[in-house]
Amino acid sequence: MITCKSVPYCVDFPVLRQAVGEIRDFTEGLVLVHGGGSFGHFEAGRRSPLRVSLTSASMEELNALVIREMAMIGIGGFPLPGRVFDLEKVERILDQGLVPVLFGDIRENGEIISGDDITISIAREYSLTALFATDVDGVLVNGNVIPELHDLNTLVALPSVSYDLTGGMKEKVRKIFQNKINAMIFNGKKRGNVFNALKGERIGTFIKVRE
Ligand code: IP8
Repeated sequence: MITCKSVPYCVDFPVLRQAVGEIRDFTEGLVLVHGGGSFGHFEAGRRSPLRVSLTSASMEELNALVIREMAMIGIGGFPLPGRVFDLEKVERILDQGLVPVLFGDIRENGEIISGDDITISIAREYSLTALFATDVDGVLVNGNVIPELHDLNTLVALPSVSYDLTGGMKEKVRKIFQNKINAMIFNGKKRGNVFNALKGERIGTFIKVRE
């Protein structure tokens, strides 16, 4: 959502600034995770001997841009690359009064680490509702947003986006059910949505797996 999907290395700065502005009132205990967008997915999808190097560099670059935008409005973020993520590190950053900013990543062996997996594991560990700010209005079936989803059967063929290597919406929903967490998937580009989601409002699709 914070990158222009079809343009490599392009940040959607208006959307990034809007989202960062909307988290300002909720930074205590907040953990942010961003995906690869047209940075990591672009590099990881190229057949190049430098794939691993450039993918990791592109993700560090995107992460630095996010942290800098946060700093511009006084929010202290701290990077936590997916390849070194563990819960203890997340807690150490939080204990310093900083917002951990994790990101999808690549390992030395070329394996991709998805931001969704990181988000889901944090939500599972602390029994939280995972909030997914995306560039679509929620889980769409025949063009309509499903407000609440309780089982996987409602899910029909959902399109995946061009160089999104980690599976798009369908995969996200499958993993949410598999890990038995509650989650909300909404359009993070629409003004007010990030704020309202953090406030606890229901927008987009709420996936209710647990009571
Ligand atoms: O966008 C993948 O993270 P995702 C990160 O959360 C890379 O799937 C390096 C492509």
